[in-house]
Amino acid sequence: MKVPAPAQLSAQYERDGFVVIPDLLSAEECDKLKTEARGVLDHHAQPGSSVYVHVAVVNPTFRALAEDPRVVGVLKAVMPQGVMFLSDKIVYKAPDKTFPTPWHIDCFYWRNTRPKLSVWIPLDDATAANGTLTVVPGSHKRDWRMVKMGLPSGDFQYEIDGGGWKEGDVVTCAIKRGTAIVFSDRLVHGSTANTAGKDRYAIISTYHAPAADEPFDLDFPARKVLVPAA
Ligand SMILES: O=C(O)CCC(=O)C(=O)O
Repeated sequence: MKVPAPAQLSAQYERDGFVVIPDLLSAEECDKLKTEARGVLDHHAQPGSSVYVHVAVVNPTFRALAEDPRVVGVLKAVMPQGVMFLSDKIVYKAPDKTFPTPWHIDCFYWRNTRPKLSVWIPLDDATAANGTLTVVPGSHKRDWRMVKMGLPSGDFQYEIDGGGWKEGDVVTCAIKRGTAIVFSDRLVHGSTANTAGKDRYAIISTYHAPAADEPFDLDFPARKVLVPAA
């Protein structure tokens, strides 16, 4: 793993709203995590689900990933006020689930709470063809307004008001499995359709600065301070 120096990571994160950390996990670790992810979906999720939240609560391998020193080392560079794990989720795009994830901003999931960021790690090589993450660099600095929230089924359906962006502003993150994308909860992002007929498993772990619990936090039993507030 070749991680940029902390000052560089922090400057990139501030400027773009995300950073890419190549090869955070090895191919072998991704294989193991993918097997574990399949098990979590089979044993804990509703049949046919593509998303499972609170993975660290039920699976020690994902619990260890949430606290892995390689992850926390990167987070320390972009979270000077300390690091607290909140929650994680598996997002699985099956070969027959071709839908793209529409553009959205995560802070609308957790309105009126302190800022958060997420670490997105694909467990399969991720490209435009099988549903990789797409981001709009610098969009975290703009003031977006969500005009349509998720459907009662939990499916995504968002529109973002506030000016939009040009096609050329979008970065489609074609990355190897085990590479991590750390992104702000104010960054506009989505993911491409999976038209490749292949699996795409990803784990997304969310963190914020340590603080007294907000009411929202009480629904996240795996939350834990990893780096105390400076
Ligand atoms: O893994 C994906 O396809 C994107 C998921 C996502 O953007 C989210 O859950 O906020």
